[in-house]
Amino acid sequence: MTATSSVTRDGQAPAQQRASFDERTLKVGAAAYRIRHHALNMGEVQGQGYVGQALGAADMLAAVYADQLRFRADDPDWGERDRFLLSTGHYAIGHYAALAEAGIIPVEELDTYGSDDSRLPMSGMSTYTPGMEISGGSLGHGLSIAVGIALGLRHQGSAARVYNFLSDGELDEGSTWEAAMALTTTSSAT
Ligand SMILES: Cc1ncc(C[n+]2csc(CCOP(=O)(O)OP(=O)(O)O)c2C)c(N)n1
Repeated sequence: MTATSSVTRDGQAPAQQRASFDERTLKVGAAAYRIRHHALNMGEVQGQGYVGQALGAADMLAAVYADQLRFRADDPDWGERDRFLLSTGHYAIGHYAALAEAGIIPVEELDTYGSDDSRLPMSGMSTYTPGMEISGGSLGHGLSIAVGIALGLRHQGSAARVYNFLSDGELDEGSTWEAAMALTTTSSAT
């Protein structure tokens, strides 16, 4: 399977209903392998980058993009898409690899990572990259944004889900816990 032939899910039928557990496991494992491969290549092109973070996050990113997330590769702004928020902006190298694996950006574009005029800056920026929902360079804000988006979507009656990728360092930040506590108080009110 190439990156551009990755299955795009649009909420018509959950992947879990279409494939056996073994098939899904193999698919996620293969995607994780390619994400690691992409990240290593990107680190080599630039001679720098958070390659270790990409290698560590590859399995999670693969599970999200190859098995769980509902999205349209040719329409990254599709209103009913599930949202994946990368608050750890320095993990962008891994996220770009996952976006390429998902067919949202071309694999060849990964070679531009970190270059002037590239859509793939060293830290994740929502205005630069298709499928990058937030700019996450300043750690500790992702969950607050995720809670706001989730509440907004719920208010609109949307079935879209919101995922937030958090680092252990972010779990030490007060803003993260304030967001978690805000969700518990607003959940019953909406
Ligand atoms: C608010 C904020 N403070 C400091 C930094 C600088 N910074 C970038 S990466 C990093 C380490 C992050 O550690 P962690 O979030 O646990 O991620 P990991 O160790 O998995 O890379 C820091 C302190 C930042 N980006 N944002």
